[in-house]
Amino acid sequence: MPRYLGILLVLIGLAARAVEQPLDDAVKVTATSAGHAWHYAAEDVTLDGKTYLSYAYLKDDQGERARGWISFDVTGWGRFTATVGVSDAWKNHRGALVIEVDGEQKHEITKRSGEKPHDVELSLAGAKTLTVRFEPSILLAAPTMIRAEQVNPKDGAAMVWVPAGEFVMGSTDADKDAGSAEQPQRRVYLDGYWIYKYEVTVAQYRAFCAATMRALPNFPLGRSWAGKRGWADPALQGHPIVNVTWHDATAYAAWAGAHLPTEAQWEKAARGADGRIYPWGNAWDGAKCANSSNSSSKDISTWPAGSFPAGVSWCGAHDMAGNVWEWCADWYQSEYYQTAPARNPAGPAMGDCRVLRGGSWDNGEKYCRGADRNNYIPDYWYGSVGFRCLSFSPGP
Ligand SMILES: [Ca+2]
Repeated sequence: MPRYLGILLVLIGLAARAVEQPLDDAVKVTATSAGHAWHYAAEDVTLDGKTYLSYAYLKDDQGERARGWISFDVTGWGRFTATVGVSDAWKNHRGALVIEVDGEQKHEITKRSGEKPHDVELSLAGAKTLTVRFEPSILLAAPTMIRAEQVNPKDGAAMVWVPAGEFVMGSTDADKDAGSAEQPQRRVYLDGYWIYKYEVTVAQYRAFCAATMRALPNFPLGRSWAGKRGWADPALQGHPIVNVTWHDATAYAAWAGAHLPTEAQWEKAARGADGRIYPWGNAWDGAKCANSSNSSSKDISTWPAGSFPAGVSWCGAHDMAGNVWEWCADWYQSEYYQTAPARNPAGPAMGDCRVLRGGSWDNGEKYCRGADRNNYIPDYWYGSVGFRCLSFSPGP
């Protein structure tokens, strides 16, 4: 039986701080949730001969898929402290709570799972209505995960399986470092695919050039390449290839019987179904990828592919954050998400630049986010730019 992991729990504990005056018995409490059919139920409690509201439940029509509740301390009405949090038990989910008293918005609080609860002051003295609007950003059941792996026989590259289904693409205003090009956040459905477990390596790219009589990219200078004897140097074979244009990357993919990922395919492989910010979760950790803090600032550039196993993504793809930027198939358009299709988006029909994703050894947390969108003209190349491929060969 598939187990829904996407259970969002938002708990507001309203704890009485001081008794001022009793809230009118007729106070009307309403609770709604955008996009979901939520049921509201109240349970009355009598205290000293007077009836107060004790609990209000918010529960959606899919039972255990999502649930929240509001509890009131019945020892008095007046000024309250509301504690808002999303349970740690349900990873990578988020909810926004809007609290209105007599039609006036008092608080809007957005919390992700794992974040510390947040206390707000709320006065209900003399109030007639309390409205709590619960807006789960996007609730998704995590896909049944089959960690599957196979090798592309053409270039020997390991590939990991990304199952068909929806994921959360893009960012909201509430996300730190989010740019407007990442908005609006939306659900996107993708067919299943295999994505390369690692960025394409120097050894793989050399084999492609040898087989197709193609010139190797310019050899970069300095940093991890210093003292090396060109692309054939044994110490570089497991590093990602760099200095490749979008055309180089596309030609490699065609030779390998593969494709470049669309940016949607790239982002799903990096973030999973649930909109996590980094491949490993929602909190930045510079020790989990090749980034400026452990690389360029120490005169290091690329690392051998897969050097940061703690930063592996949900589907088993390595270096989705950092090491090298990765060319994607799509043309770049900053407003694309506003009109993009919800199924298998393939990018705008035309443009000037192609999308790059994931940040590099020369970037920090902002650009290593799975939702970040970079772009360059397709002829651009640099020592921080590489790629990985994708295959539609049959799934596991
Ligand atoms: Ca990368």
